[in-house]
Amino acid sequence: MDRDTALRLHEAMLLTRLTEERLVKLFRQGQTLGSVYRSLGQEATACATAMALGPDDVIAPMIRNLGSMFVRGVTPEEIFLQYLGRATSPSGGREHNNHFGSVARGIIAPTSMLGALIPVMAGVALSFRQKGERRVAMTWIGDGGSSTGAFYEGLNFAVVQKLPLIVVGEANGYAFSTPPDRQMAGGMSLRAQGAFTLTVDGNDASAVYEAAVQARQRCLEGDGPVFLVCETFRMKGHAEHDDQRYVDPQLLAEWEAKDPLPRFVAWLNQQGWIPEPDLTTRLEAELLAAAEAALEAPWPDPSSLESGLFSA
Ligand SMILES: Cc1ncc(C[n+]2csc(CCOP(=O)(O)OP(=O)(O)O)c2C)c(N)n1
Ligand SMILES: [Mg+2]
Repeated sequence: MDRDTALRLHEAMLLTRLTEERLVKLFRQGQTLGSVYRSLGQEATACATAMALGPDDVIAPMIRNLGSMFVRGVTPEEIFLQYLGRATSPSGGREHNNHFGSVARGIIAPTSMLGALIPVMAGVALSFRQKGERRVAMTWIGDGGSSTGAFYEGLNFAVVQKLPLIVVGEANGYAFSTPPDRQMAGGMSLRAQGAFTLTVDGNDASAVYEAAVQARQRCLEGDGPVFLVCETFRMKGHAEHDDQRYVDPQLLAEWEAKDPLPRFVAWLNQQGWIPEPDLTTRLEAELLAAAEAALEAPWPDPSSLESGLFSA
């Protein structure tokens, strides 16, 4: 990883964390229309994978992959507008959180149906191959989501067709309140049935980046899909309404010590690449301004309720 990529990756991870902290404040003030889904502790898994892609590659993020959207140029204000349900949000107030796409930025909209994006992204990857384009498709899946039929169907199709698809597995310790050993036999890395599987420390941003670069290269060489399992931990409950009382505090303390942000800063320092000194202050000021602008934004006009429907 070169210096510029490393510093941009650090900024994306920090921006993700600070944006989510601002969202929690809005949630506690009763401003968000629903709960807030955090990726605390998983910022490297979301950001470093997306950072390894080329500008023409396409991503389909899931709920804990806000960071990947920032890497692709989504702004915090768009995210605040979404969470506040305003008319000027990317989905026009019709969807919540990060559930929107942006064709211009190579983002397929997330859906709530776990696993459903894998066949969709296998299809995107198929279209690249049919058109002879050197592009890859990337999506993410949690340990819980990897138990869906869609995960197997989509990945199997990509294996059989040797499609340029990277599926990032987020082995983060829980699916809602269920630990993996209560819902799957063996670990996540055993689930990819024929796909080349890489397992990496998901809290080590430079390791995740290098693994994702390798995965992309395999895809571009026509070697078929890669399942990139990132071992990480969900440091908050499923969402802000979940106090995660079912998680052993000792486990949280162990993972806190592996926090990907300070680890990456230490790695940057080792390289002699020092992040901008007042980066946190600058980002916090920008986020406050973006949140205030979003709070001023208009609500959707009720008369537009039926627009955008296939039939009414
Ligand atoms: C097909 C399907 N089944 C169930 C749900 C309900 N659901 C939403 S999130 C979630 C847990 C997901 O856990 P995991 O895939 O490990 O992701 P994490 O929340 O840990 O990031 C469940 C069961 C859903 N959205 N889609
Ligand atoms: Mg999980």
